[in-house]
Amino acid sequence: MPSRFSAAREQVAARLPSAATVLVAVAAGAAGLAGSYAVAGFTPGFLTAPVATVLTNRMPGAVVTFAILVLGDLGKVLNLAAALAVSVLLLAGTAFLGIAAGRRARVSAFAPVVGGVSSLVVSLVVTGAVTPSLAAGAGVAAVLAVAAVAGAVGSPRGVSSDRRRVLGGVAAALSLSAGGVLAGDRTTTATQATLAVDDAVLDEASSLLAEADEKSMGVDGIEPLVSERFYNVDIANVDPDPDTETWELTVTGDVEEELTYEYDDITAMDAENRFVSLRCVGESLNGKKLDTALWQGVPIRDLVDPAGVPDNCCVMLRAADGFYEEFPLPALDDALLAFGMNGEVLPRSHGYPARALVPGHWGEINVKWLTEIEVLQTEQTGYWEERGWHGTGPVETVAKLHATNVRDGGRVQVAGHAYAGTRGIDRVEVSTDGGETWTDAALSDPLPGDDVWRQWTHEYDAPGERHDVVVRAVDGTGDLQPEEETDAFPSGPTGWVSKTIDA
Ligand SMILES: Nc1nc2c(c(=O)[nH]1)N[C@H]1C(S)=C(S)[C@@H](COP(=O)(O)O)O[C@H]1N2
Ligand SMILES: [Mo]
Repeated sequence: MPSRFSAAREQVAARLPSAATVLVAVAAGAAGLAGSYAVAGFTPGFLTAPVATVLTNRMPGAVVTFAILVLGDLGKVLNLAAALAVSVLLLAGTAFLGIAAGRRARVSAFAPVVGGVSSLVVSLVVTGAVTPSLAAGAGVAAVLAVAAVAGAVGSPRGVSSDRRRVLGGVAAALSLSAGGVLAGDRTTTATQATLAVDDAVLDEASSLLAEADEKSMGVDGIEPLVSERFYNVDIANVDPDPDTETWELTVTGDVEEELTYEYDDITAMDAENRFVSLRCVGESLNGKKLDTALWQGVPIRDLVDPAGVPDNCCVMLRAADGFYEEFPLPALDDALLAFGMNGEVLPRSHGYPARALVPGHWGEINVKWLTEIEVLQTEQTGYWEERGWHGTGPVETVAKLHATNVRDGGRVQVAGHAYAGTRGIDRVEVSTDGGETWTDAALSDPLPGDDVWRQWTHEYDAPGERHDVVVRAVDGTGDLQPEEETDAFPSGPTGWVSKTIDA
């Protein structure tokens, strides 16, 4: 005798979709997502891109901060994995609608049509991108069609119809997904144009890069003066990929006349070369989110002043990834709008087609993928400040210790970079006895520019036992790097870097 409970359970089970239906729907969702990727590649037209952005933006500030400080790049990977899963489930949902419609109408061709069209619509609503959405719809429809046909044909070996549906659907999804990934990877490796600046600017860039190369101290374990691998920090799970044909930069807000610049307007202006270092406020004290490049661009004031700027308080920079940062207007005075990096077109990951460089300030206001410069009369709050950070001001002074090279013959070489924004680095002091006595380190010759790091090195005889090496910088105004240790949150890490060495 079935109990009342099991009868109820059977009733519920009868209303739930079968495992086979769920599997086919998920397979169709995966194929739809692969279709979207095949056309869009890893760009904002890809369904997962806006989904990932929504996930990041919905995340409480504390979680985002934790992800940055504790998880680092892993946090971004986890968010992306979650976004991929959510986007497959979205399309699985629309595929399921199709299957249900086909059942209700008892016309099996309904499933691919309804599933495909509703997937197209969902993708279009989420991304606003037509072709990737068509491809998403086609992927879903294809899997549902294969599953329907596989379920309908007779099988000599008596494999159940459900099993044939699942096998057909999954096989179709696997092959479509493989093709989609291959095609999508090709989309994103598209090569970019050459940097549109005068030959004279390019020539100067080559000689400045050569100068940086010569002045680099060539120490094992630290970056040369122009970074080989420049760090990346942004909220964009999928980097924007603006088309320079349609991209515009506007100057808006409290100005006499709002202005709009096209890419060609900007590259036609007189460009200059500038060494600028960037450092992220969210990095750890001895972290590696500090790098330097030679940038090509135009003074931002040359773009803003023609709009007629009264005496204003602040400015908000807005970007294609939804990022925005606000800071006092005077900081723009020596800011650059960069569209080149190390003599090449600004890479997508660093803000193509153009980014702001605000000398001496924490990285966060160096807005990438810039679209709008809004002049403000009253203060507003930027993206990170809404989440508790105070990262719009000048950088803290730091000397990093990244290389410890123990040589044959008992010599030890320690080395790193020192940076103090526009205050410049005057001196780096090293202690090999835990802070008792201090010696001046050797410094790399300064590069031209007001906002550039320097390398330091120091060699000494190994004492033959564990000892603590401590480093600290003195900035160009004579101020010693603060000893007090603070966390990155909310306004950047401080303290002296020290390291225990066994030699
Ligand atoms: N559009 C946009 N610009 C941005 C960010 C961002 O999330 N979006 N992150 C900022 C932060 S926090 C830093 S540290 C720098 C890093 O620049 P990079 O990735 O070129 O090193 O970019 C800044 N500009
Ligand atoms: Mo940052």
